[in-house]
Amino acid sequence: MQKTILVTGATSGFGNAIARLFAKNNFKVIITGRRADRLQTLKEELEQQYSVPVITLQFDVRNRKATEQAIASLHDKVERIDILVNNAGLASGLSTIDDGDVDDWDLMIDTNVKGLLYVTKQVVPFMKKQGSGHIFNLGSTAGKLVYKNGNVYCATKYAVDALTQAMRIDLLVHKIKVTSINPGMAETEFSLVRFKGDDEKAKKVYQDITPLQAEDIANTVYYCATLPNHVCINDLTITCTEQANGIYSIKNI
Ligand code: NDP
Ligand code: 8X3
Repeated sequence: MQKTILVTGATSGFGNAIARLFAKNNFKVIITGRRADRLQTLKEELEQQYSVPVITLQFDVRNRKATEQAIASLHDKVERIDILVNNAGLASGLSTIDDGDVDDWDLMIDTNVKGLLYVTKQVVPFMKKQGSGHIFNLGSTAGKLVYKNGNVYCATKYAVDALTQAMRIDLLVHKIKVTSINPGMAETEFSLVRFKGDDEKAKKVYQDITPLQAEDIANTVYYCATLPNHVCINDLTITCTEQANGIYSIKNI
């Protein structure tokens, strides 16, 4: 039986690498994001390269109605969803609480916390019906230790950590595994988004260090997803070798 994975935020970074790796390994792939052109390009590429079906769903996870409608449309298209990767997320800004921009706060809370909940709520019925499933939530080292100026972004990732623990308890009876993946510094579009398109500032984050790459996280998710049925990795924190935690790295030690 061909398994199905749904990856939110597959237009870039971790989500993109995860979609690629699972397609390579013969999964049916459902990819989501706001940028329709990138979704279409990825779909064509994966279908051609790996001959697997790829479904695109273009929606903003902050929009509850759009999220509900997009995932409801899957009932006619797929029989099951074996894996959900709640990956869509972002940091916006990096400043003290008193200097923080309230719009940035709303954006991060609505995307990283509420968006994750909206998607999960719609996907869990598939998993309950099939009596199995695996949910991955992208947390962060920022959800394990607060760093200077990280305030609201860190809070959203602490919330993801709490929700991951809660889901694992609540969904236990349905045989649904729940795993949190908590990466440290990884070179994706993350910093470009955090610094609102300031390429120079974004590049500086990854200077003088060998950061994680998106493929490192994809390989980790794949490893966790392909363990025997009776094994569930609950929580994994992964940093590059030159980073100790959300505060200390080779750049500031
Ligand atoms: P990228 O910016 O490269 O990718 C983020 C993805 O999320 C994009 O595909 C984007 O798609 C999607 N996304 C963002 N906002 C929304 C939205 N409102 N609705 C739908 N999709 C959205 O970043 P990463 O790959 O690095 O980040 C992925 C996850 O990993 C995030 O949750 C991030 O917090 C977390 N993380 C990142 C780390 C890093 O250092 N890179 C470390 C630890 C955790 P689109 O714009 O097309 O909607
Ligand atoms: C992303 C990693 O260190 O920018 O979650 O918070 S960090």
